[in-house]
Amino acid sequence: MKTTFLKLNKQPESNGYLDKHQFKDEFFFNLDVCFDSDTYLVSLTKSIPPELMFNENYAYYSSLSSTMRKSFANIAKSLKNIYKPKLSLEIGSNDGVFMKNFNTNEIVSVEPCGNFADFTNSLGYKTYKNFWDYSLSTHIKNKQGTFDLIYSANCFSHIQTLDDAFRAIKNILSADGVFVMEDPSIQQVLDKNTYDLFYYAHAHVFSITSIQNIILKHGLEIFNVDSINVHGGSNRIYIKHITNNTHTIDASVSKHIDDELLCGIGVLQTYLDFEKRVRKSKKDLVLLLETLKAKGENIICYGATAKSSTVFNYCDISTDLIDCIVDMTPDKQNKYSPGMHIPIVSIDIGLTDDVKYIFLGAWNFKDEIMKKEPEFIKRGGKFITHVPIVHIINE
Ligand code: DWN
Repeated sequence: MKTTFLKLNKQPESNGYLDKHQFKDEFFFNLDVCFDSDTYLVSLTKSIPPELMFNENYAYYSSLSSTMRKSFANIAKSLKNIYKPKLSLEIGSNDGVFMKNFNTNEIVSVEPCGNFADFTNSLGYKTYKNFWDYSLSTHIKNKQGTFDLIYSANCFSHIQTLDDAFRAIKNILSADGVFVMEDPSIQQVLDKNTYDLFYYAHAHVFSITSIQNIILKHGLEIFNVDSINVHGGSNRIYIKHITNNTHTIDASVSKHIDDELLCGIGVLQTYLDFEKRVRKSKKDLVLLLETLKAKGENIICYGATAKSSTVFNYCDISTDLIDCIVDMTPDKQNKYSPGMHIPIVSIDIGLTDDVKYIFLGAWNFKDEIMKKEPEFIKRGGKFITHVPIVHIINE
C-alpha cells in the first residue's frame, strides 16, 4: 500500500533552465513522495512524462565534476579487471563519462537525451537514442546478443516503469553476466535530511531492500553492495540471474539489508518523522537567509542543481534572498533557475568580492568546491548548507 508522507508543494521541472521568454510556459506540479509498504520503495506519488525531462535540451553533464570523472574511471577499471567483459552495455550514458573508459568496440550504450546520444555517437560509440525498456532490450539483443556487463549510474532511479526496466535487464544479461547499478540511497537521505534528492527526474530513491524486493520477481538477485560517497551517498548494487552460481552472494547484501531495516526503512513512521525534519529545515534555512539579508549581506548559490531547485521552490527562496546562482555549465549560464527564476551566471561573474555567503546548491561536491575557492575563504567568506541541518560550515 502506498502512503504519501512528504509534500514539497508546487515544483517545476528541476532541470528546466529557462530563458526569460520561457517563464510564461513553465509548468508546475505538486511534488508528493510516497512509501510503499509492500516493496519498501520510496517514489514520487505522481510523475511527469519522461519526454518532458529527458530530451535534447538536457543540461546535466556528468563529466563536469572531477569527483565524478574519477569515480567513473575507477569503477570502469575495476569492472573490466574483475569481469573481463567481451561486450558491455551502459544504460544512461549521458556525455560518455563512463563509456570513454572503454574502446568503441567494447561497449554500446542507451541514452534518451538526443544532445548526449549524438555526442557519443560522434565519438565513434554506438549509442541508442531511446528510453530503456523491454522492447529496446529485444531490439539490441537481436543485433548484438546478450551482455556480460551492464552498467547504469543515476539512471534507474529516473525510470518510472521499474518492472519493465528490470525485465529488460533479465532479457539481455548473459547467463554469467553482471548488472551494476548505482543510485542515491534512501537511508542516506533519511540520515542527512536531504529532501532535495526528490525532484521530478528522480521517480524513486532506492533502498537495497526495495531493489531486492522488485528484482526477485524478475529472476534476478543482488550479490554484492558497495556504499559510495557520491551524490550525497549512493549504493552500487551488483545483480545477477538467480540461476547463476558463478557469482557468490557477498555478506554485504544481508549487512546492508539488516542495517536498512534497523534504521526503519520499512516503517511508515520513519518517513513521517523525516517529514517533520524537512519542515524544520525549511524554517531554519529561510530564517538564516533572511537574518543575513537583513544585515545587508550578499548571498549567492553555488551549483545550479536539480537539488537546489527543489529547495528554492519548496522554501519559496528567490532573488530576495539569493542574488544569483553560479555554475560552470555553459548550457546553464545566462539562464534562469526553474520556478524561482534566479539568474544563473559563471563563477567569475557571480562570485564578486562583496559576496560574503555561498549557499551550497551542490552540497554533494562541498570539498571539491571549497578547494576551488581559497580566496573566498581567505577573505572571510562563509558556506551555508542545509545538510544534515541548516548551518554555516566555516563559521
Ligand atoms: O540524477 C541526477 C544527478 C546525477 O545529477 C540528475 N537527474 C540531475 C543532476 O542532479 P543535480 O543537478 O543535483 O547534480 P549535481 O551533480 O549536484 O550538479 C552539480 C552542478 O554544480 C552542475 O551544474 C555543475 C555545478 N558545479 C560547478 O559549477 N562547479 C559543480 C562543481 C563540482 C563545481 O566545481
